[in-house]
Amino acid sequence: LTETAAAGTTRGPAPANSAAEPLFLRACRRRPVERTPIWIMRQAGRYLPEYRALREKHDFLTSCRTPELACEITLQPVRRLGVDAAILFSDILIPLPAMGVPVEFDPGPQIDRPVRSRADVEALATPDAREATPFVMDAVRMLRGELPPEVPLIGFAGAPFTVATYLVEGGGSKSFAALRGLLFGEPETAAALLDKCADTIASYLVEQVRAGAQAAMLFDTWAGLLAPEDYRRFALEPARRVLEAVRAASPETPRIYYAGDAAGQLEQCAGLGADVVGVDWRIDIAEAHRRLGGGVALQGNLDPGVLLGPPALIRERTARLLRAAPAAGHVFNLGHGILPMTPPEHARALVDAVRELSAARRER
Ligand code: 1CP
Repeated sequence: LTETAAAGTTRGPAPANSAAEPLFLRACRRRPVERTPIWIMRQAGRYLPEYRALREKHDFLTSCRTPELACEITLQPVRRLGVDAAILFSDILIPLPAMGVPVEFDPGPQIDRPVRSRADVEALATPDAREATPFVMDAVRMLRGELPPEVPLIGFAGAPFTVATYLVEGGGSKSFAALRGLLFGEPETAAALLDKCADTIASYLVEQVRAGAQAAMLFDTWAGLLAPEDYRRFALEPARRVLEAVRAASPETPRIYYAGDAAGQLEQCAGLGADVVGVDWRIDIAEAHRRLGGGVALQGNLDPGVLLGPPALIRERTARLLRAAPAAGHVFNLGHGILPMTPPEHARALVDAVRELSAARRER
């Protein structure tokens, strides 16, 4: 890892002004930037040969629970792509075993005994993250020592609603029937479950910030599952509690909320207390900007599928997105995680296109 620290990013020294406040953090705070910052959701993962090589020797959970490995995997895309932010290598389900729910990955998550009844919910613990997941805080501290100063570290957690979907379904799902059965059949049990998720996740995210994470992101991948009034009650309010705990612990740390498939809930997202709202590609970014208003920055929202096309298409779609997005208060990203079959050179072509085209736009 010492070699890593010396190598830093592949991009050479940062200009003097970005040493003061990294580009990514300025964009989160809607301050002026000389170009649009970019990072990529799931930027550390199976599309990278260096990730697959490490995973041949260590399984996924071991990689998450060993600070040296989590640190090394986090740095892989920073070195290869020159992205403007790093995201801790971990998973949204890492806090679950300490709640009393073991999880396996193959490669998606699997929970043998899902949470289905009032008694199941009552049996859940709400652990303090310093005791439950010390390896995560160690990885954050280690990364802050390894990352170049112009590349901030994003800490993250799953939003309470999205984590609850896995707890109740026992894994991924297409219909979410078990979860919906609980929400509408036993709303009080569902509320108690979401409260416990919010308490556990608040501690988990706050402790990452205390350990040195420079931004705090909540992934609400399944936000789009619910009608607006149910979204408010079961997803928005529990997420608000987590973000409020982060704000109370560290008011200056940007809070990012990613809402998957949430075109129906954008106005509600605007009032959540996040500094940045991440949106997927199903909505035009100019429309998302209009509906969210000027009070939040935007993150997104290129279709990850575009990276399977040729570099000329990647560049064209990037130019179009940059024209539609606000010049200040935009963090370029995909609308969801990078696909495992993506050629790494295409990810690099995207990063290069965002850097060149967004800088040129500001020079005009
Ligand atoms: O074998 C492997 O490599 C396991 C695949 C894998 C990876 C690389 C999983 C299992 N999780 C991860 C890492 C991960 N997960 C990161 C790493 C940091 C990064 O580089 O971005 C992050 C941020 C997550 C977050 C995550 N996990 C979310 C929210 C974001 C999203 O993509 O929607 C969700 C829903 C999960 C659950 C999960 N974990 C893994 C899989 C395959 C899934 C999805 C399961 C499903 O389809 O429901």
